[in-house]
Amino acid sequence: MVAVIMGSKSDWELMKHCCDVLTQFGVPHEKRVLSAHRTPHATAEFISGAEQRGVKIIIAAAGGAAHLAGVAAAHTLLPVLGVPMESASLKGMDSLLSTVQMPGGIPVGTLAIGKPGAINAALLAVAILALSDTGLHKKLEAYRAAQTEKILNESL
Ligand code: RP5
Repeated sequence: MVAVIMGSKSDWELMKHCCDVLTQFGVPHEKRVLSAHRTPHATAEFISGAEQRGVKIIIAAAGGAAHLAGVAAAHTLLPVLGVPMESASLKGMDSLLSTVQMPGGIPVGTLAIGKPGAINAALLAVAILALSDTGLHKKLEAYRAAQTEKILNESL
Protein backbone atom coordinates (compact mmCIF):
# COMPACT_ATOMS: atom_id res chain seq x y z
CA MET A 1 0.00 0.00 0.00
CA VAL A 2 1.03 3.60 -0.69
CA ALA A 3 0.07 6.58 1.49
CA VAL A 4 -0.54 9.84 -0.37
CA ILE A 5 -0.65 12.91 1.83
CA MET A 6 -1.03 16.56 0.86
CA GLY A 7 -0.83 19.85 2.74
CA SER A 8 -4.17 21.20 1.59
CA LYS A 9 -7.34 20.14 -0.20
CA SER A 10 -6.29 22.52 -2.98
CA ASP A 11 -3.35 20.19 -3.73
CA TRP A 12 -5.82 17.47 -4.76
CA GLU A 13 -6.27 18.99 -8.23
CA LEU A 14 -2.65 18.02 -8.99
CA MET A 15 -2.37 14.96 -6.74
CA LYS A 16 -5.41 13.27 -8.29
CA HIS A 17 -3.07 12.55 -11.22
CA CYS A 18 -0.81 10.65 -8.82
CA CYS A 19 -3.70 8.61 -7.43
CA ASP A 20 -5.02 7.97 -10.97
CA VAL A 21 -1.69 6.34 -11.91
CA LEU A 22 -1.67 4.24 -8.73
CA THR A 23 -5.23 3.14 -9.52
CA GLN A 24 -4.25 2.36 -13.13
CA PHE A 25 -1.56 -0.01 -11.81
CA GLY A 26 -3.90 -1.50 -9.22
CA VAL A 27 -1.79 -0.23 -6.31
CA PRO A 28 -3.91 0.25 -3.19
CA HIS A 29 -3.45 3.64 -1.58
CA GLU A 30 -4.78 5.77 1.24
CA LYS A 31 -5.00 9.55 0.92
CA ARG A 32 -5.18 12.26 3.57
CA VAL A 33 -4.88 16.02 3.92
CA LEU A 34 -2.25 16.68 6.59
CA SER A 35 -0.25 19.83 7.19
CA ALA A 36 3.32 19.96 8.44
CA HIS A 37 2.63 23.22 10.28
CA ARG A 38 -1.10 23.23 11.01
CA THR A 39 -1.62 19.61 12.05
CA PRO A 40 1.87 18.61 13.26
CA HIS A 41 0.68 16.06 15.84
CA ALA A 42 -1.81 14.35 13.52
CA THR A 43 0.87 14.23 10.81
CA ALA A 44 3.39 12.60 13.15
CA GLU A 45 0.78 10.10 14.35
CA PHE A 46 -0.36 9.17 10.83
CA ILE A 47 3.20 8.69 9.58
CA SER A 48 4.43 6.84 12.69
CA GLY A 49 1.65 4.27 12.28
CA ALA A 50 2.06 3.87 8.50
CA GLU A 51 4.43 0.90 8.51
CA GLN A 52 2.12 -1.04 10.85
CA ARG A 53 -0.84 -0.36 8.55
CA GLY A 54 1.07 -2.01 5.70
CA VAL A 55 2.21 1.15 3.93
CA LYS A 56 5.42 0.63 1.91
CA ILE A 57 5.94 4.10 0.42
CA ILE A 58 4.78 7.59 1.37
CA ILE A 59 4.12 10.27 -1.23
CA ALA A 60 3.90 13.75 0.28
CA ALA A 61 2.84 16.87 -1.63
CA ALA A 62 2.92 20.43 -0.37
CA GLY A 63 3.32 23.98 -1.63
CA GLY A 64 4.98 27.15 -0.37
CA ALA A 65 7.00 26.46 2.79
CA ALA A 66 6.62 22.81 1.84
CA HIS A 67 7.90 20.86 4.81
CA LEU A 68 5.40 17.99 4.73
CA ALA A 69 7.66 15.45 2.99
CA GLY A 70 10.60 16.28 5.27
CA VAL A 71 8.48 16.04 8.39
CA ALA A 72 7.07 12.72 7.16
CA ALA A 73 10.59 11.41 6.52
CA ALA A 74 11.59 12.39 10.05
CA HIS A 75 8.92 10.07 11.47
CA THR A 76 9.48 6.91 9.42
CA LEU A 77 12.06 4.62 7.84
CA LEU A 78 9.78 4.11 4.83
CA PRO A 79 10.85 5.74 1.54
CA VAL A 80 9.28 9.21 1.21
CA LEU A 81 8.71 10.79 -2.21
CA GLY A 82 8.09 14.54 -2.22
CA VAL A 83 6.04 16.42 -4.80
CA PRO A 84 6.45 20.22 -4.81
CA MET A 85 3.12 21.89 -5.61
CA GLU A 86 2.87 24.89 -7.91
CA SER A 87 2.38 28.00 -5.79
CA ALA A 88 0.77 31.31 -6.72
CA SER A 89 3.61 33.55 -5.63
CA LEU A 90 6.75 31.71 -6.75
CA LYS A 91 5.37 29.13 -9.22
CA GLY A 92 6.53 26.22 -7.07
CA MET A 93 10.20 27.19 -6.80
CA ASP A 94 9.58 27.77 -3.08
CA SER A 95 7.94 24.33 -2.78
CA LEU A 96 10.76 22.67 -4.73
CA LEU A 97 13.55 24.11 -2.60
CA SER A 98 11.67 23.46 0.66
CA THR A 99 11.15 19.83 -0.32
CA VAL A 100 14.47 18.99 -1.95
CA GLN A 101 16.96 20.65 0.39
CA MET A 102 16.92 18.05 3.14
CA PRO A 103 19.81 17.69 5.56
CA GLY A 104 22.06 14.68 4.91
CA GLY A 105 20.66 11.79 6.94
CA ILE A 106 16.92 12.23 6.29
CA PRO A 107 16.27 11.62 2.59
CA VAL A 108 13.27 12.75 0.56
CA GLY A 109 13.17 11.64 -3.07
CA THR A 110 11.95 14.84 -4.70
CA LEU A 111 10.09 14.85 -8.01
CA ALA A 112 9.33 17.65 -10.47
CA ILE A 113 7.01 20.57 -9.65
CA GLY A 114 3.30 20.02 -10.24
CA LYS A 115 1.55 17.50 -12.49
CA PRO A 116 4.68 15.77 -13.93
CA GLY A 117 5.94 15.30 -10.39
CA ALA A 118 2.58 13.94 -9.23
CA ILE A 119 2.55 11.39 -12.06
CA ASN A 120 6.21 10.45 -11.63
CA ALA A 121 5.87 9.99 -7.86
CA ALA A 122 3.29 7.30 -8.56
CA LEU A 123 5.44 5.72 -11.29
CA LEU A 124 8.49 5.73 -9.02
CA ALA A 125 6.46 4.14 -6.24
CA VAL A 126 5.32 1.49 -8.73
CA ALA A 127 8.94 0.89 -9.80
CA ILE A 128 10.02 0.44 -6.16
CA LEU A 129 7.15 -1.95 -5.44
CA ALA A 130 7.86 -3.81 -8.71
CA LEU A 131 11.28 -4.84 -7.34
CA SER A 132 9.47 -7.51 -5.34
CA ASP A 133 6.28 -7.90 -7.39
CA THR A 134 6.60 -9.55 -10.80
CA GLY A 135 2.99 -8.74 -11.76
CA LEU A 136 3.61 -5.05 -11.20
CA HIS A 137 6.92 -5.30 -13.07
CA LYS A 138 5.09 -6.66 -16.12
CA LYS A 139 2.52 -3.84 -15.92
CA LEU A 140 5.32 -1.28 -15.80
CA GLU A 141 6.97 -2.87 -18.85
CA ALA A 142 3.65 -2.69 -20.73
CA TYR A 143 3.15 0.96 -19.67
CA ARG A 144 6.59 1.93 -21.00
CA ALA A 145 6.06 -0.02 -24.24
CA ALA A 146 2.69 1.69 -24.82
CA GLN A 147 4.27 5.08 -24.17
CA THR A 148 7.10 4.38 -26.64
CA GLU A 149 4.58 3.19 -29.23
CA LYS A 150 2.49 6.33 -28.80
CA ILE A 151 5.44 8.66 -29.36
CA LEU A 152 6.70 6.73 -32.38
CA ASN A 153 3.24 6.86 -33.97
CA GLU A 154 2.79 10.59 -33.53
CA SER A 155 2.42 12.28 -36.86
CA LEU A 156 2.92 15.98 -37.57
C1 RP5 B 1 -1.18 25.16 0.78
O1 RP5 B 1 -0.59 25.11 2.05
C2 RP5 B 1 -0.19 24.45 -0.08
O2 RP5 B 1 -0.48 23.99 -1.33
C3 RP5 B 1 0.33 23.40 0.85
O3 RP5 B 1 0.27 22.12 0.51
C4 RP5 B 1 -0.02 23.86 2.17
C5 RP5 B 1 1.14 23.80 3.09
O4 RP5 B 1 0.61 23.77 4.34
P1 RP5 B 1 1.50 23.81 5.64
O5 RP5 B 1 2.08 22.44 5.77
O6 RP5 B 1 2.56 24.86 5.43
O7 RP5 B 1 0.55 24.14 6.70
O8 RP5 B 1 -1.53 26.40 0.44
